Amino acid sequence: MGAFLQSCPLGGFFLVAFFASCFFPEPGLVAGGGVTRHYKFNVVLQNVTRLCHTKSIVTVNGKFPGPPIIAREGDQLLIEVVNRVPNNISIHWHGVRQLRSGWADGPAYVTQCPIQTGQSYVYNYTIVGQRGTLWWHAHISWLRSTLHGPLIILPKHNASYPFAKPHKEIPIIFGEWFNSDTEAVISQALQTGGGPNVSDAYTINGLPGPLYNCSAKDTYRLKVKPGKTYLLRLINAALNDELFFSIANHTLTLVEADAVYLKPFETETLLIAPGQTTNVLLKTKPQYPKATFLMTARPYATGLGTFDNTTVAGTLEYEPPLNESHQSSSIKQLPLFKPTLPPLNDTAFATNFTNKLRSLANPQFPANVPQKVDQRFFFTVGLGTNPCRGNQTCQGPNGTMFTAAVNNVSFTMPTTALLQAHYTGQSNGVYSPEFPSYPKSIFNFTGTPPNNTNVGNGTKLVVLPFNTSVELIMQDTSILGAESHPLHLHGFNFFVVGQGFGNFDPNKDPAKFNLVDPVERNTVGVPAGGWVAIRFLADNPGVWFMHCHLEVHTSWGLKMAWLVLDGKLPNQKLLPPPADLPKC
Ligand SMILES: [Cu+2]
Repeated sequence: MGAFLQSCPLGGFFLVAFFASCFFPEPGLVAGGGVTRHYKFNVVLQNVTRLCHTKSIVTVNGKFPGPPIIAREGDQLLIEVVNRVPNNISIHWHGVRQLRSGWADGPAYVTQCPIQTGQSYVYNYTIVGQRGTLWWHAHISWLRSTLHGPLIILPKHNASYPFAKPHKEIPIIFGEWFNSDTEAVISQALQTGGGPNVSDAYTINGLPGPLYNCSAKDTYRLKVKPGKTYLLRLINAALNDELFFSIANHTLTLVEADAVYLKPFETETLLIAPGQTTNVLLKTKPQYPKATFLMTARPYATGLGTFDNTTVAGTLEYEPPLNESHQSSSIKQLPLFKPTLPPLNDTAFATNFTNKLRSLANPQFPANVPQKVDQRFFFTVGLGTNPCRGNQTCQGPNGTMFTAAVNNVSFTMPTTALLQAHYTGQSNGVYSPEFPSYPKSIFNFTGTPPNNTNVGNGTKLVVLPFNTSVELIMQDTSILGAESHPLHLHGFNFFVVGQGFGNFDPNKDPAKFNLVDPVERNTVGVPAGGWVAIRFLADNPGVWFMHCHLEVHTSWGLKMAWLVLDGKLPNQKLLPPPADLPKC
């Protein structure tokens, strides 16, 4: 315990929750070589005021953003979630592989029924072979807008980072603030068939900052010393927006994405999609600069719909040297530098940036890219329409309802959990195992859209034998506008072996795949009007959700699931369900 405390120098915002967790008794070593850590998440309503609007939000332990989970590689986590709000709740541990422990993954109606009001559930899993920044969030409806927090996995005790030890580590969570209740926003949109209202502000660690009305006092301030290196753990928890981020007059060195180390590279500005995490090193100026620097984020938006085009700002403030000690008010007299962010639709920047991401791929942290492929899949991802119910007029395109689909299947959520249905052999009437491997109708995906943009609906899964090596091409469509879609896969990391614009060419494009050091992650942007190719090894039995991490697209059906069967050996099988697994 003491050793853990001494060897995890984390930023100030962590300390309260961090100490609380560290003081829990630890009952000794677990199979992963780590210890067991206990957390209690009381899901409660809390009044929070931003932009001079007060509303009651769903929180963990009254905190917004929520408290961090901090563990080491190899540790077991036991997180008791108690639902004390009127909503159904489930929590996802975004990016945790959940080897054989799919029951703890969290997406409602996929791996579990939601935790009902007054009920509780203990999420029980072990962190195996992962270290870095991940995060947790609600995985039901739009509750993740306020129910999210960092999930930090430190290296094992005697392991170090593949870069110099930073002076401090600081989480930076981007969020999206709505003055209205987000559950009302999405439920209204699904009823009318139109696009949901957009957010009123973006936030950094819950704070909108000085560029918004009424918010100068609600500004995230990062206080630093000259001549030090800080590790910023960036998390995009926004609901519907990819974000550009930059700090004025400072260069950032990317060292990790989605809890996998990168070949380090420097950049002034980075791009982070909802669901993604990025660790960067921030080297402060060698001398006290007598200036303050803004850090800002605003969207990268490619679709035709409206979006929140505002900018969140925080400040980077240098502590003055002792002999120059300022009054706290004097910081206002310092010059203030602002970063320049790319234009809101700067796809050229996005492409150039994502092409720079490479796995570290060294002997200690190899990139185990599947070199042979057992099964190939080609999924179109994009928007579509459904006819208005009854003979009303809906607010989607030409009086229809907006929808979204993978291979023209808009996913229908079941009313019981898919994993339970599979495990108990009661999948009849819950899901079909026949998700299409290829689109049923071939059209010019990124050209003029077909006249009929209606999609099918269903609860369909791809079934994979254990240890299948998978290659998946995800192809954006131009139906109702080409758009970047950050696709998130549960249960696995995948390698991003290729990407391009226009339609994927199966004859020419595979020759350009990077099978040596591609970035390994859990969420990847399908380029607007383009495609991305990923590979992964299906070595984790269970039912694994895959969906767009733009929440509006998920709500419209841009989601599906993979069912990976048990292997033959005892250690290749899904563990039995915990006794307290919630019932529907
Ligand atoms: Cu999307």
